[in-house]
Amino acid sequence: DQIGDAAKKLGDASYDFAKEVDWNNGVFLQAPGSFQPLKALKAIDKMIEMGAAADPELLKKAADAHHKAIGSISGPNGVTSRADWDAVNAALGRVVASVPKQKVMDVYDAVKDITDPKVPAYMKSLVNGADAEKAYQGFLEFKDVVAANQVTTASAAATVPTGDKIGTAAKALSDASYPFIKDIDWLSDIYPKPLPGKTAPETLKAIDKMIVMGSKMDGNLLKAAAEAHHKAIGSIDATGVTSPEDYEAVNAALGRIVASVPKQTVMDVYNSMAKIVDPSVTNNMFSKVSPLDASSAAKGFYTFKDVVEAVQ
Ligand code: CLA
Ligand code: PID
Ligand code: PID
Ligand code: PID
Ligand code: PID
Ligand code: PID
Ligand code: PID
Repeated sequence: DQIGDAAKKLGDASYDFAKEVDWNNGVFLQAPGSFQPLKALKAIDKMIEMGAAADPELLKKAADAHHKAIGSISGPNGVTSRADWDAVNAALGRVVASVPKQKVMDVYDAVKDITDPKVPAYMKSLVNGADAEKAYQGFLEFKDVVAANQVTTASAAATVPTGDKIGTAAKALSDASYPFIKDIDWLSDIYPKPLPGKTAPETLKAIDKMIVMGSKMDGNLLKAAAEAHHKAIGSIDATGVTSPEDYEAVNAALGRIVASVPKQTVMDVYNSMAKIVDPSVTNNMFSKVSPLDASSAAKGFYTFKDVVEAVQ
């Protein structure tokens, strides 16, 4: 297709730049400017809306392309092979083309809003400037091909199951865990801190397992889960906490996407996360909330998971 051909040209123009970026640099975990959690949540909300509008099959393929690319990483900078670099660009270009232009621009504008204007120049200073310019020229040509292949109307909303066992169980889970949710400091700057003692390549392994799980999920249910998050963001209070109803809808939606993949795929995520999250991190989270509320939430979760497993 045209986007695939254009991705090869983009690769010619950008692979030198890709090799020069230190993908293992811890700086990428930091907010791209001052820390403004509510504004950042708005930017993420725009990405969620874009993800929910995207063609689920193309999202799956993009997840697969990323998984494959992680498998061909080499060298200290963590760069993938040239072929996989091109394949990721092509897959993302197709995802972009599957949503109306305005949804993409909304992400760009919201991200710009939380990005310090000095950040791009700083990023450029870490690589060969001429190679960055060459990559950007390549991107400008690529985006015209994407625009020429772009849909103009948004896809239909997802179909949300009703009256299913997971929906019923989500009500009980949400009642048991909403007090815990209210105890959590959602606006804290602790969540983007580096995991103690873990390197980027180690962390990437766990993310790879999530990508694999995401790729196996039912596309309609994943879309529904993204829509439920978007709705929940719309009802947050000043502390970032969503309404009980929207929280319940998120739990139901996530239970359903978990049930749409094999148990082992879920356990692979859990086990890989357990390898990189030191118990001190979990204990620190626990120390900031009411222990009774946390244990009620945990009990609710362990009951919920049996319902999920039964329909998995
Ligand atoms: Mg989420 C999970 C935040 C968007 C899909 N997500 C999580 C949690 C964290 C979070 C609260 C990971 C850390 C953790 O396990 O804490 N997500 C979060 C934010 C946003 C977002 C702030 C921003 C909008 N997510 C989002 C989108 C999607 C997902 C758009 C795609 C549709 N997210 C997703 C999945 C999962 C998460 C599939 C998880 O599996 C993970 C999670 O919650 O695992 C348990 C602990 C969890 C909480 C504090 C909230 C849930 C409370 C439960 C239901 C009960 C509590 C149990 C117990 C006390 C603690 C966990 C024990 C542990 C051993 C499992
Ligand atoms: C400017 C001035 C003009 C010239 C110009 C110009 C530049 C415009 C530009 C630009 C626009 C632009 C857009 C970019 C957009 C990037 C979008 C990224 C989206 C990320 C998402 C992430 C996610 C997920 C995911 C799916 C999940 C949801 C999420 C589900 C269902 C200024 C040059 C034209 C770069 C969507 C993918 C996992 C949130 O206009 O004169 O330069 O760049 O998890 O959804 O699972
Ligand atoms: C524009 C203007 C509108 C019209 C429009 C428009 C276009 C927007 C577009 C577009 C956005 C867009 C984005 C693309 C992004 C591609 C990103 C590629 C990333 C590849 C990576 C590969 C890799 C790895 C990996 C992880 C490793 C690092 C690597 C570590 C720690 C402008 C059309 C709407 C194409 C990251 C995965 C293995 C490098 O908005 O008018 O057209 O395209 O090895 O991580 O090692
Ligand atoms: C300039 C002037 C214009 C021309 C121009 C120009 C240059 C702009 C530039 C540039 C922008 C730019 C951006 C770059 C962005 C790279 C982003 C990389 C992200 C990597 C990540 C990696 C990671 C992980 C991971 C998970 C870990 C955390 C991490 C935990 C919990 C100035 C040329 C356009 C290079 C996210 C995945 C392992 C961080 O605009 O005239 O030149 O470069 O380790 O999670 O640990
Ligand atoms: C233990 C001991 C027993 C008792 C027990 C026990 C506990 C087990 C547990 C537990 C397992 C467990 C699993 C959990 C799994 C969480 C999984 C999260 C996945 C997140 C993903 C994120 C993503 C995306 C997304 C889609 C994108 C890709 C991504 C596309 C196509 C130990 C109690 C049984 C909590 C997948 C969603 C946006 C990466 O066994 O004695 O306690 O918890 O962007 O994909 O866009
Ligand atoms: C288990 C054992 C295996 C069998 C199995 C199994 C089950 C795994 C499961 C499962 C995992 C799982 C995960 C669930 C997670 C739910 C998370 C809910 C999060 C809700 C949020 C709501 C909100 C917001 C929002 C953003 C705001 C904050 C809030 C800010 C900054 C165990 C079946 C495989 C259900 C985060 C979105 C508005 C609070 O593996 O043997 O069954 O379920 O307002 O952000 O303000
Ligand atoms: C313990 C002992 C067992 C019993 C038990 C127990 C407790 C475990 C616990 C607990 C785990 C736990 C986890 C918590 C996790 C909270 C996660 C919140 C994530 C929030 C995010 C918010 C954000 C953003 C956002 C984007 C911004 C960055 C942020 C930028 C660029 C010990 C009870 C099971 C509470 C990610 C989205 C706005 C950070 O196990 O016997 O008690 O709690 O602002 O992006 O700025």
